[in-house]
Amino acid sequence: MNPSESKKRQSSVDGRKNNNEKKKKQTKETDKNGITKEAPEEALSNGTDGEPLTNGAPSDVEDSSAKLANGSPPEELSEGVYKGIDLSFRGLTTSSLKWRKIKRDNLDLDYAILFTRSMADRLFDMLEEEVEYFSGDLAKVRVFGKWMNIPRKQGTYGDEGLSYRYSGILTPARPWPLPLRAIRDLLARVTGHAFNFVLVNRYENGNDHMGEHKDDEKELDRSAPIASITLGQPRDFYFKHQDARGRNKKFIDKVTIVLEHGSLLMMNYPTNNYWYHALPTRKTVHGTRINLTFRTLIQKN
Ligand SMILES: O=C(O)CCC(=O)C(=O)O
Repeated sequence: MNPSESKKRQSSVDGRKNNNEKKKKQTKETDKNGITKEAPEEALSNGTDGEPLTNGAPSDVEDSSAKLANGSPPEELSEGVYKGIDLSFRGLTTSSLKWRKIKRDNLDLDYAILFTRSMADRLFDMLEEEVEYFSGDLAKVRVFGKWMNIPRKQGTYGDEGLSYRYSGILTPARPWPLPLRAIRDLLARVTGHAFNFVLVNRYENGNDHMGEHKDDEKELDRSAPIASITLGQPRDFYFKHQDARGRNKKFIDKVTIVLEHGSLLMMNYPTNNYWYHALPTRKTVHGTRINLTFRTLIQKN
């Protein structure tokens, strides 16, 4: 998300244009803005198109109903009824979730199914009604002087005065609509972290994607976790260590996970400082997915 990062990207095309280049796809990947670049062969070797990826090495994944390390302070339930649906999520607490811990060198993730299928379905529908996505220049990214479409839709919401910098574009956060506010408050209860901003990404189908990147906006509190919620189409998601990239790359296994409908993935410190993450294209996936990444931005006064 660093503007300078986008300059390093080789100018190429939206991944949609590569649909029928199956062979090439295995040695190339697109960055988060849809810019194709050479990738090491192993980059996609843990999964094949349309098939679920495995969840890393078994020894790195522990099933656990244990609490998150940071606990969950009891907080007031969020008040809110949206079109007759109670969004206080009563009864949902850290210990009511079945957490799975995924740990590697400087990678620390917690994964759980947060919402029942029916609640996740409802939240998906609410967000389809409520979320406004960027259009025009805000839905494009500039690479080597050329404007290109971002291969997904994006919108931002958050506390007053916050803004999000994306490849040189500064977009102010819109005020929280009720469903996003209710999810934010639920996250404070189950994770113990108060988030003040959310980036919404909408992937129409498996052609929409996000390339390898770290979340490195300078406004981001890098010591805070990022909470990622998936609604709709499950998608493969992977992490790649920074030393497994570039000319002198080392062999370090990717960590891959299928993000399911209603799931919560906590990307804990220091994961984002060492590991890139990406949501690759999946040509045989046709469903729509909405992803919410709740973040803590540093407030400027
Ligand atoms: O859609 C996803 O799960 C990826 C989101 C992501 O990587 C980001 O917002 O930085």
